[in-house]
Amino acid sequence: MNGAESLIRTACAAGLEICFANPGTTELPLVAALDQEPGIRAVLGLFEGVCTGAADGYARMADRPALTLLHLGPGFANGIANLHNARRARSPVVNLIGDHATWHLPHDAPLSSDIVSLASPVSAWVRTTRTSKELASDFAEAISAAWRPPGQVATLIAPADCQWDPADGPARPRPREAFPRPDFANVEATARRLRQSATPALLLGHGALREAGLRAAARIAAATGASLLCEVFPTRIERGAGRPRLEKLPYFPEQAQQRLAGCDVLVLAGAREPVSFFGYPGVASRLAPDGAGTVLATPDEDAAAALEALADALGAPARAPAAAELPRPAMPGGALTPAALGAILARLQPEGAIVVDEGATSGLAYFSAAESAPPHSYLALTGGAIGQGMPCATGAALACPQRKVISLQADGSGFYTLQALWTQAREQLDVVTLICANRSYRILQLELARAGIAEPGAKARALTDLSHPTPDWTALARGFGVPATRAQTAEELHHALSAALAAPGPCLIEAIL
Ligand SMILES: Cc1ncc(C[n+]2csc(CCOP(=O)(O)OP(=O)(O)O)c2C)c(N)n1
Ligand SMILES: [Mg+2]
Repeated sequence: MNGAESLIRTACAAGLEICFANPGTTELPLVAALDQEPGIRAVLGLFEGVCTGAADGYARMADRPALTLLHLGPGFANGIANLHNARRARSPVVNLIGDHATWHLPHDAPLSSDIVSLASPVSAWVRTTRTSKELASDFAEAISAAWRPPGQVATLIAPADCQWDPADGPARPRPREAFPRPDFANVEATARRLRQSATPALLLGHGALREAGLRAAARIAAATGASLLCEVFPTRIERGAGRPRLEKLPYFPEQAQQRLAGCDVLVLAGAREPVSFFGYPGVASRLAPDGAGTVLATPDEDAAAALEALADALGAPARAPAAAELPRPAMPGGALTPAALGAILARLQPEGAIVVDEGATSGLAYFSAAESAPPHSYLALTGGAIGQGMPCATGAALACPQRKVISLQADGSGFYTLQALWTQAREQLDVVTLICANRSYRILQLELARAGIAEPGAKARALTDLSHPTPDWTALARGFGVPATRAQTAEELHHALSAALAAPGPCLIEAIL
């Protein structure tokens, strides 16, 4: 057995199921070893950002480590933006990067680069294997690092000779480390503050947004009257009818500050102290009133357990009363606006859907409309590095083949990684992509207006406009093997989306806004 075979067998023993790969010559022993291991599915991404974004989506939905296989420094570099998002999401992702043979490296061949320096900012753990006999145990350690609760990015660099030279055999998978327990002194202190608070709120993120955390948060709300808020860009929320309702903190700092202004205690559970997405002249970075924020559990702690302990400390009822059922949105008619698009999606999305929201300005209305939708999972762009939506939807569909994935996708962001459509077609994934075709970088136009530039000049207009030529998403999708239609009115979108949700396999709808 060579090093590559020992590594792939280790991956299988540790329960890794899929390798999101874009390999090159320095990874070929690993590619060959995958052929000998039926337990691991190899999924080709046509750009490394597709592989890393899909790994993130897979990890968020499967709750287990995802594996990428990438080619040297340049291949890895192409995947960094979505690893940045994965790091913010605290997704367990293991990157396996091939490198030149150890004895070839000193010759500085064209593809040589400093992979450790590229990997370090997005990886909590980085190692370069030195011999073939160490490759399997290094890999077992990489998996264990990625799965350190709640999850992180780990990167192993595997020189080609360490892959093809002989090895002793696979390494035993390490048991998963326990979640750091929340500080129970905090629980008591938070309970005391909540009892004295007139206008409390809970800001929930990460583990607090799953079923158990949300149920505990609803108990606390029932006992104290606290409002339930969530982060602007959550990793994953379990939401929809029958689940506790949450208000998303507004994106723009003035609105978020206004929302939080009257709040005397803001309990942070799985969320950090909220800050503005960007700094603006004359606007404070911190969003909550001074002294209001109190940390119950950081995103790296078990926020659900901390919320349960807090609910018990407050003597909250064992179950919060169920929220009154909301009617699903009425069918809008006529012009296709972001509000109409949000209402139509929330009306039609099936039970158990996974909604990946990179809808940018067009996705805002959807979030509140979807409160009445049947139970579903909602994934957002955690790190703000656009081009994550379609890859993430691809990975989510591979993690949950029984569930319908809806990729709510802004057009400009979609162009970064649209090759994900080809992977969706090749793997026949159940993903409906809804392109919000406003044919602009609308958010940047809004930001120019906020900055007081009422009449942008020709260059500012050219750099924020996506027409001339007008892209044809239906042709692009078909080119990648994905059937596609265009909708210009609310009625057309309703019709197209109903048909798309009823059919298996990938499909794309270009909604002209
Ligand atoms: C990797 C990366 N590159 C560039 C940006 C800057 N950026 C933020 S939003 C945006 C355009 C978004 O346009 P679109 O996706 O069409 O959404 P819309 O604003 O039209 O709703 C750009 C270029 C970014 N956030 N991340
Ligand atoms: Mg746009």
